[in-house]
Amino acid sequence: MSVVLVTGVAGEVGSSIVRELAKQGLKIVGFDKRAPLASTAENCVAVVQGDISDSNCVEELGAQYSFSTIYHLAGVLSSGGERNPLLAHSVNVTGTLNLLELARAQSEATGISVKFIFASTIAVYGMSSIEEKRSAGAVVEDEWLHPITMYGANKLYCESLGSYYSQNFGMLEGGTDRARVDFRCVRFPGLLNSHTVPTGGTSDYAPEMVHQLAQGRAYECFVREDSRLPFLMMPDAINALLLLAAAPIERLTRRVYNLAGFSPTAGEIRDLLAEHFDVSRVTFKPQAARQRIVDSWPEAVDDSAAKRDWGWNPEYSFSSGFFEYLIPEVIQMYRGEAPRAA
Ligand code: AKB
Repeated sequence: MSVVLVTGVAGEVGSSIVRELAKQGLKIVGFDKRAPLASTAENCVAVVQGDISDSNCVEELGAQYSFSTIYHLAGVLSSGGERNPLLAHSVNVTGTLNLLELARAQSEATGISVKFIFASTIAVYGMSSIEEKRSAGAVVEDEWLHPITMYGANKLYCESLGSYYSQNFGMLEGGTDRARVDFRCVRFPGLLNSHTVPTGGTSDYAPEMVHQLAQGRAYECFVREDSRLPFLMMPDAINALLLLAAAPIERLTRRVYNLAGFSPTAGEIRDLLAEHFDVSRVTFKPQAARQRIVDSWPEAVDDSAAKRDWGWNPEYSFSSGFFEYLIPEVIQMYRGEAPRAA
């Protein structure tokens, strides 16, 4: 039976995908620096706690298991990365390189390709002004690639690194004839999840607003009311990873794909939440650096390549996502337990 590796298994995307992979009866090994939720660990045959930027640790993992697919979801996000840029570089770049090496070595040893599914981000884009952002509209994958954050720069480089491992590794020595890393990547927009609140991101104002209001608390939003970003509901994000992993290789015309959901302003999110919560205590107090990051990201992305190549189609719109998924589940959760920071 093939083994699937999920990195970042204590985070919100990692824990959500483990639930879905377990439903498919797959044998999952989880990897993270932190301990995952007990419910996530129960769905894994093993959870390895370690540091992906430590090559010995990743090599040991490779000595224990042979992986058919790697979902590489661990990373230091945009705001966390600006608090500690060198740590972000080490986790995001060295960690990804270590895992690509693991995939390369295993595919070379077995002669069977290893799928490497990588979570990238809209932080790879960079507009230099709000006017540029507004006039750019929905961006396609190959334009505006001028990230202003360590996180965005790391992810953009790792997209290239993954493509290199798939297509050109050691080209003078016939590297890709022996090994086959099948690198595939989605660029996530901001994500909204009913059961966890993210930490360290810059799109976090949206999930924070929902979770704070659902607990009857005030929320001071750290970006302007007119700040607009693309977002996606977590079930759609997970579905995208699974669909991309399952897509026949001959259907893929590229290795890196945008995913679009909906693109509200922070003020529009507040207004929509007013249908269920007391939003009178939502205030806007922009933090200059985080505002600058959001202003550099596109307000929308064009995901027609993902739709065409592997049938991507999000289930949730802005209103159906909030009214049919997020709000009901968040309300139900706060009746029971406290949310977990991811
Ligand atoms: C962040 O805000 O850093 C992330 C992202 C958009 O990749 N949520």
